[in-house]
Amino acid sequence: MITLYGSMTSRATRNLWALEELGLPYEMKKVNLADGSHKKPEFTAVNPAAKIPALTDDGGVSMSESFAINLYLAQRYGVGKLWPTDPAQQAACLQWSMWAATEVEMPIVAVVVEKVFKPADKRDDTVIARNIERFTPEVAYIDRMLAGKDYLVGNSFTIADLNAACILNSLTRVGFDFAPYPNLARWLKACTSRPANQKVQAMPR
Ligand SMILES: N[C@@H](CCC(=O)N[C@@H](CS)C(=O)NCC(=O)O)C(=O)O
Repeated sequence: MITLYGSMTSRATRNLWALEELGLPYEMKKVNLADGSHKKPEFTAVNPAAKIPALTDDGGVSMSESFAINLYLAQRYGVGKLWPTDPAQQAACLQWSMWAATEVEMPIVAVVVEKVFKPADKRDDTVIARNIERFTPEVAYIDRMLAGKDYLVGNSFTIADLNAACILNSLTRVGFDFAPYPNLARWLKACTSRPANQKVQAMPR
């Protein structure tokens, strides 16, 4: 059995999306950040980094890092589905996943923190402006790469799309104007409206 440790308001939702895409049986163990459960020994035995998500399975896998978890799930259970068989396409899936993790996640999360989680009077407009400046060229880049294409890699939805879409979708929470990026907007809608993601979004928070 696969066990996913996390919460519905954490990066674990991107792993739930992958698990649902693959139709895998799994259980979710809730880890409550608000009461510090992620720092308790029961959980740090699973992830010594004291962060969610984490994933274990009966075969001895015990891992963290949400994008790595998705790559693992795709490679182990999604060959020919989320994970292409062609090595060049596999390479492209790794490239887009690393891009999501290193080029866009941090600046987008920084803007979400300022605009969504902080009270208006605590908002730091300098932080917002600096991070928008960081992610805007990346957003323009993926928009160009999606011109005339339905998916990032090959002709079908892969883990590259899932890993990139799960973070780019956070832009919808901060009033981002997608109008200059029609390819991105079209692709993001196609990805996020997939039944697996809709199912995750409908799960109780
Ligand atoms: N790079 C990690 C980030 C994990 C992370 O920061 N998780 C947050 C929740 S989404 C967390 O556990 N925060 C608690 C803390 O940092 O104390 C990943 O992608 O899984």
